[in-house]
Amino acid sequence: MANHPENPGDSFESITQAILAAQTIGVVSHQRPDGDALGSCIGIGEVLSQLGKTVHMVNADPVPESLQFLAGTERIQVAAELSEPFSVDLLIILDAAGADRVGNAAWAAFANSGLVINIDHHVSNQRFGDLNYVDVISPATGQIVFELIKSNQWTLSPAARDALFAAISTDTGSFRYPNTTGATYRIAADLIDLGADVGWLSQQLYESYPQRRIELLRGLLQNLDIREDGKIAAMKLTRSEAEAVGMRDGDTEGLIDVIRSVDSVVVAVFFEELKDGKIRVSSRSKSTQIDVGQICAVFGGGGHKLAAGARISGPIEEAAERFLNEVAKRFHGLD
Ligand SMILES: [Mn+2]
Repeated sequence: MANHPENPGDSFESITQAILAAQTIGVVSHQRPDGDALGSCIGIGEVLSQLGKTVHMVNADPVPESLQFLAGTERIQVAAELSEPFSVDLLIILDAAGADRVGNAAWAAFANSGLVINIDHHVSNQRFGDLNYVDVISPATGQIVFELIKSNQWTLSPAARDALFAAISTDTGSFRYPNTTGATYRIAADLIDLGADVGWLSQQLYESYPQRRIELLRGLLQNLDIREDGKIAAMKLTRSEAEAVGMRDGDTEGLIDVIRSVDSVVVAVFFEELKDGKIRVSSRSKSTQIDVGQICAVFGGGGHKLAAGARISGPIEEAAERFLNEVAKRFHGLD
């Protein structure tokens, strides 16, 4: 397909051989898993089980409430809750730009990693696997997983089908972001032909939020920070605000889209104070001229041109000033 980079790395054939040669396989993705991370895990995990493999799906963090509707998420074990580590022939790591993104707890869930396969779509991917397949043009890791499954004509269970649809839908903003390719729509069509219920899945993904999420948003909008003639918009979430509404993991997912959707806004940034005092930064750009992946890299983070993140030291007000000044600089460079 013309939609792929010159060299995504090792071939699907060599990855398939490694999979077929293994009996016990670990499947993991990045900590604080999102739709693409979990959907990719379930997609490949289900198929591997059907192939007769013993599959251990593990994550450093629990499945967020918002994604528990997906069949198969109950198979994903929280690393810290395991009584003893698994011994595996093969470890498949999905949607993680670096080995550290998986988190120490998830690494500790495996007594040995066996061979490591790294499948991802982040430009900043560090090729940390024994086998690497990094397709930076793919809008979602779920899309690569689908292509790997299709290339082998492996059968998709309803759970795998829905999980891959969710993976691709969430990483493309429901097939709207510029990273969405023709292949993405063809894959969506295939999944629908296989029985995926788009209306139901989309409702579960985008219209089934708990009320506390909108309470959270109400508070965030009180202190909306708009700069550079409306080109930059930022929201800051402190621990005390999060605790006041009883926030749970996943509640903030997509809140950044609210400020990103303002016409003048080019860069939207969300700052969240974490339990350890670190500040999690999520950033989105609507212009390829402002590369938020590069901006996040200045702070030790990374990601894509139009969507990237970082973790920086607090306090939150200072962190926000440092980051937003860096963003503002990029606009001045364009004048
Ligand atoms: Mn992804």
